[in-house]
Amino acid sequence: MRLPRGLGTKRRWLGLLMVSILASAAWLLWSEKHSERHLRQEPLSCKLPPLPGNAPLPGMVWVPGGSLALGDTVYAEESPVRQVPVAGFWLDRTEVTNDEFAAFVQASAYVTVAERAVDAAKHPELPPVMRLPGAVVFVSPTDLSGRGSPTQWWRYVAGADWRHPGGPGTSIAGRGAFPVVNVTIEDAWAYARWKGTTLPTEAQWEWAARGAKNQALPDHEQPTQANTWQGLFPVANSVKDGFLGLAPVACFAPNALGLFDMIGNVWELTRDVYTPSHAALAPAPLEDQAPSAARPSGVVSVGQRVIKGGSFLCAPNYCMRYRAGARQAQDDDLAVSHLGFRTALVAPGP
Ligand SMILES: [Ca+2]
Repeated sequence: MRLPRGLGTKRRWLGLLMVSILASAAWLLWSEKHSERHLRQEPLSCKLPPLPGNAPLPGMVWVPGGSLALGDTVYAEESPVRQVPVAGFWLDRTEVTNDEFAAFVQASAYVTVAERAVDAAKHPELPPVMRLPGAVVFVSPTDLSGRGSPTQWWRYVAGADWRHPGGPGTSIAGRGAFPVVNVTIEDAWAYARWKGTTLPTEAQWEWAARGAKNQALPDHEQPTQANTWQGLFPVANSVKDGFLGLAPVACFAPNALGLFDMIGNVWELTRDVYTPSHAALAPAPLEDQAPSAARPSGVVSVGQRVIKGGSFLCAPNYCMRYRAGARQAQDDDLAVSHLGFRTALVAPGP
């Protein structure tokens, strides 16, 4: 039977809509089961090769000095590229792990920023629920209708902290070799002070990530030896690199200096204050005071630091920051589930 023209079109659209909804539902179901299955198969630790015993502190490698072409040309905040000198220094060869951070907390009874209530003077605009202790956690979106709003995959979760990376009900049991997350610059400084080290500057970090080589033409391709996101972020992750979310440290090949996971896995804090212009770096504070200032209203603004290296969430379609020259701003008092750190030490070389 031939339908009236308008009705036929309408039915076709309804049919297409139904097929689309069913396909989305089937994909989400498959994706969820695939994710659960994959997470069960992922390793909980990776083997670290032995290190020469000449480091002043265990687990650090020597980064020789040189001249760094700082920056890159993919995003505006990376330009201009310019030469800066970097003196030799020591750097942790892995991101600080849950086990290492736990030893610090046990020895010092330290309480991280995410475990404290949010300072209302700094955030008068926040609703009470967001002033509870907590962190911002990545949650895979199940709603495919929206486009591009980070609020679809970032949620403030009360009770999320370094011991509970996804919030209440999650834990780091069995995940001692994973990088610690949901930490802030204050927490990183406290750990470094306890260990007798410091935090790297942006230039030190970038120089180390480049393997202490002055690369004139940095590689912009998505790296294969790093935990990033393969597929269409944030809805489809093919997990080609073997890890759906965070990976234990040192599961990928190290760079030429023996440093693991400089790119991907977690973003890493530096002590440099973030400035939108890359033309001149702000001085890196030698101590851990937050670079905050009182605004005319009396509200204290929150400082920001430079973070480097990208994370397991970096994908070509959304955030090509899996590069040494990439950078991003991070609020000083905001703990996030894709952010960790490693420490540095200025001491004589081997
Ligand atoms: Ca991955």
